[in-house]
Amino acid sequence: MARPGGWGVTEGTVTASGPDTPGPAGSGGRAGGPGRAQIGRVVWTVIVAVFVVIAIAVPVKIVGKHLRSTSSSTTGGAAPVVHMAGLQFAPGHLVVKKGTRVVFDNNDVAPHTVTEDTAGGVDSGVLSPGGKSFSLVVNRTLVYHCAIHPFMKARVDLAG
Ligand SMILES: [Cu+2]
Repeated sequence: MARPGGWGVTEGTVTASGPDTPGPAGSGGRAGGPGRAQIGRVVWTVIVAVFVVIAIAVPVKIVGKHLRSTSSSTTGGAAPVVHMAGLQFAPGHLVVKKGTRVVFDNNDVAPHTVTEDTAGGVDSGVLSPGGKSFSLVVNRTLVYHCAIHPFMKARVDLAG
């Protein structure tokens, strides 16, 4: 027998024969006369009409949302990402509008930091390797390095 391979077919057969058993019992219980059957038909018509309205309205709403989110993302912009990989910040020189959130992602195999050159400035602390990230809103020029690998230098400048 091909039972293991024919599981889907077996299940299909069970499902198809399923309604056969409760079917007569169900219709027997509902058989209250032709009036009820007509009400049932009206109810079905209303249900179908509601579904048709939903089917038309939902895609319109989704398209509307999509258009709205597209326009807002154009205004706000996606957060730019500085990657740490191969003991380098990439891009080493990023230019953003004032107030932009910049994400620093450590995709390297070594831990790094985002430490501003100016003492007492921005310091991410140690970012573990493998996707640990740090983000900050940039409101001024940021000249930074990695405290663990001081040769790793980069900067973020404001546009305009
Ligand atoms: Cu480092």
